[in-house]
Amino acid sequence: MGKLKIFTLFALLLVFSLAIPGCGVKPLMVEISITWNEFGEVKEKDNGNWVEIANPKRSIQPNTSLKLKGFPDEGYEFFNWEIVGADYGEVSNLSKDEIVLTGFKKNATIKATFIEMLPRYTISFEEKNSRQGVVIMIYNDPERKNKVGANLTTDSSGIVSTYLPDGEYWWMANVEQYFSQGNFMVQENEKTVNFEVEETQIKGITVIRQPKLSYEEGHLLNLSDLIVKVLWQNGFSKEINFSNFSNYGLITQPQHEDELNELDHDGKTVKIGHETFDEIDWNEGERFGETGELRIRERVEIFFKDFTNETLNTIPDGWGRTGEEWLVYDSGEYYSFAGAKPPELRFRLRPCQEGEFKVITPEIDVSNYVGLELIFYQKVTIWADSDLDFSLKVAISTDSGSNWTTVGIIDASKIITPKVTTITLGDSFVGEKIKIAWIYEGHSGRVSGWFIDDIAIEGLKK
Ligand SMILES: [Ca+2]
Repeated sequence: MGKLKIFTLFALLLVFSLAIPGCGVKPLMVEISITWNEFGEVKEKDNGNWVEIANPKRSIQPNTSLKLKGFPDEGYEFFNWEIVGADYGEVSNLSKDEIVLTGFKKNATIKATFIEMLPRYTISFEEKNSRQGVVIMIYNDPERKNKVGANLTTDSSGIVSTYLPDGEYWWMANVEQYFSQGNFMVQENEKTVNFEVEETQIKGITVIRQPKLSYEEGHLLNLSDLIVKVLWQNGFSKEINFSNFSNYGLITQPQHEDELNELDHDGKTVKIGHETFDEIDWNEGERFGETGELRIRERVEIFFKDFTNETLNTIPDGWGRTGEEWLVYDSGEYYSFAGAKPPELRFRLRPCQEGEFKVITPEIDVSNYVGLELIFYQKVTIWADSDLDFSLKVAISTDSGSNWTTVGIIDASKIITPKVTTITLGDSFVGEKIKIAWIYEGHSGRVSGWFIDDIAIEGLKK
């Protein structure tokens, strides 16, 4: 009793004396205690040799390095290290019998445990397709939550071995893109587990991101945007982009880049299946995924004007203009200036004046169409010294010409040679009747002509 008190007092004095900062730079010491249980012994590395630990309890300088190894008695094996209270640097694996501890900052207890040696057996996994690189995971529960050991990977013969004690195990294999699983008992010296890729089946396919679903008649199916989530029978699931479909054996009906037509494909989905299914009945929903419904629509011409047989030097019936600069003109050539067939619509300089000059179509009913496009030929002829200080635009009115919205600004420098121009009007005019105007703004004397021909409006039936 008295001896313990004296020892405690001594220890306190030692700690205090070390803790009092002096004029020197001697750092604080830390207390290290190394212990182990009765089935083995821990040794310390000293000058390259493993030696018995003379002083398992000691004061050391912080940051001192310790190399320790557990030596089990016969019939026993090293189990693990436990380290309490330390603030040390890096220790990679506490289940290894040999460790290096560096960078102590606090007092620490290091404990090694040895356990009775368990009988262990060789397990050999044989992959029937002799695939290299198959990753096998072993579990000791059917839910496959408790993994035993590290992942194993088959060699070029499709075989991998490991050591396991007696018991029942479950395994899973990741065979490239496929998944397999099973269970086995270990009761004998040699145990071989065979597995096949084909055992795995897909349980379901869900579309995560839809592909392009809206098409024109005759266009090609584009599945580039498609992403699905595949669920396998064993519970694995994975999101797969269309670009990886072939790697996972996924196929579709219709296929990417198949030509689409309204009769066969409008209102139908794209079905997604797997190539290994014995016989695919595309009408059977189970195990298959499908996209949203495709919409295949015919592109129709809603309006067309080529000015054939129209009276020259005025505008056609039903058309409007602000300024006599706009008129129907026949060049008498084989081609109209705009690039189609004469006659054509022309803006000309006379009378020479400043202003905004519109030519306006009759009202066009586009109420039942989407994907509208305005397509026309045009050309501008300018004087050699023109500095293009005028503007050319296309505008649309939905209120019979009271208000105009610009839908296209024409760069005159781009139509000095005839050009077919397309202006996308899209889905904005559903339910509307529209008038279209070509508008010249500036001094009319800047051009000798702005020519327009073969005006068409196309759209898809809503
Ligand atoms: Ca024409």
